[in-house]
Amino acid sequence: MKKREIKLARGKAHQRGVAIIMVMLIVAMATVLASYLAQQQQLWQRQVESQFDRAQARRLGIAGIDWARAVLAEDARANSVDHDGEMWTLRLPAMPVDNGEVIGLIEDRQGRYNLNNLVRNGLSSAPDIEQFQRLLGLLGLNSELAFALADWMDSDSETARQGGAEDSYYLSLPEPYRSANHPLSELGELSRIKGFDERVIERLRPFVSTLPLFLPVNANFAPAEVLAALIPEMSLSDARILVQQRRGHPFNNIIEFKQRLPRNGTQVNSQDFSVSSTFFWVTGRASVANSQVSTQALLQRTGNWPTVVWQSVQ
Ligand SMILES: [Ca+2]
Ligand SMILES: [Ca+2]
Repeated sequence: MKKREIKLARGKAHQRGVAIIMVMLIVAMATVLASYLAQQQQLWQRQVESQFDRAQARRLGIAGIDWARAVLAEDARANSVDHDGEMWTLRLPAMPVDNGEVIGLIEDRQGRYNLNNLVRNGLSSAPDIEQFQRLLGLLGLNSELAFALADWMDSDSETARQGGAEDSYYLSLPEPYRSANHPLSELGELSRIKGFDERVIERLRPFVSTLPLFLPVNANFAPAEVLAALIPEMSLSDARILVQQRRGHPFNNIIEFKQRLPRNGTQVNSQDFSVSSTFFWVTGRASVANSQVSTQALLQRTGNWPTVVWQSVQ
């Protein structure tokens, strides 16, 4: 074979070799791509399913809040007294739903001391501050915290009393901010106020609320500490006796409440108390497959259907 022919044959063999390698590479790439696409599709499908489950859990959570509204509306139709022996206070077992479950609890919010009472129409309210100071004392907390809270909520920027704090204090902090000069919308805001550290907030938590209206405390739900704070003549031990006696025998009206106080003649301001509630707290959890949603809502019961003042579904 001539030299030129040999060179040509070698060239063709080399080209075939390159073509085979190219084909193999393409096949390999196509296989990898197909596997990648299959994985992506599975991932996308799982994401879609998970989003669908989450959306369904959210819907269930909101339905749970609506269920609580219906229960409270029904209770209002049945009676005008609210106490801890009523059906709506029962903690229900988890209710099974398609591929999941929903669970919820309704709690009274009017047996607590409303922190927003400290400021009325933008002005600090001395009688309310005194009541809150009594509560602070009964809980073993510094009574000056009442001035810090009143300053935080009153509309002016003057630090009136010892323990109070306004812009001048908050703006001097390493991460400065201004005083709200506005009522509290939720308990978490307390952490921004001078003196309200985690220990103080946790101590207060079971006894206080942040309601948007000035309403009397429901004597059927008030803890002994709140009763004793609102009735200066009543000791904490007497308040505890009253709470003990209240179990299974709720007060049907304020006259009855006054008559059943442990000491005859104890002065009570009737305007401070009621035997019914307007505000309720709902907590719930809904789960569908692996998706879970927690719900919280503050309900205001006026008229035929309770309204949602605040809600969180997450
Ligand atoms: Ca009731
Ligand atoms: Ca202020």
